Amino acid sequence: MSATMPPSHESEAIAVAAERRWTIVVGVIIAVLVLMMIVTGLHWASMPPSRVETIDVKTVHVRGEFVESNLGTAIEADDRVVVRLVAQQYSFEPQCIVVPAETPVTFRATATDAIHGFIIGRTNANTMVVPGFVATFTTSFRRTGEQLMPCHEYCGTGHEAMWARVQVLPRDEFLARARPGERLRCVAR
Ligand SMILES: [Cu+2]
Repeated sequence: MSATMPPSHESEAIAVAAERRWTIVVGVIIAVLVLMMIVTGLHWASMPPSRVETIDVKTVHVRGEFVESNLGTAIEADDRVVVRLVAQQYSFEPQCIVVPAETPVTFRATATDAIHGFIIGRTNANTMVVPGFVATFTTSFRRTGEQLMPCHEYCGTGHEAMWARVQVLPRDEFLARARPGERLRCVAR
């Protein structure tokens, strides 16, 4: 054995020390990860869910925001464009929605019977619609034209025939057609 090589018990001690260091490092990493899971889990469990809006299913058609005369596209007093719709087996009301392009549009939807949902063409407008809750999101449409809006949550035997259409109009054309206080729906073009 050459003089530069340490005796075998010495190299074993070095290996054991290195392994112990790694054990401690890995142990600390695992402990931190488990702690993160516990802290975030407790945090989410203790926070009220955000943006949950409930509605009484029994009175949806009778009074309040989702009565038939209030469905469709509205320009609110603060100039926001808001679309209100109801999903039910097996149709959307209104069947055709008209919106302006290049403008933030807020959708507000609820269901009366089963869980429904919709996606608008290839846009990112996509939500579930659950009885007892109001689904809300805001999006804007880049392209004008007509998009299909199918129900994408299986809701019963008529599910595959459940869809509406969305007409995206140039902003000027939409504004020319809109009247304050009125609800817009599609017309033949
Ligand atoms: Cu459906």
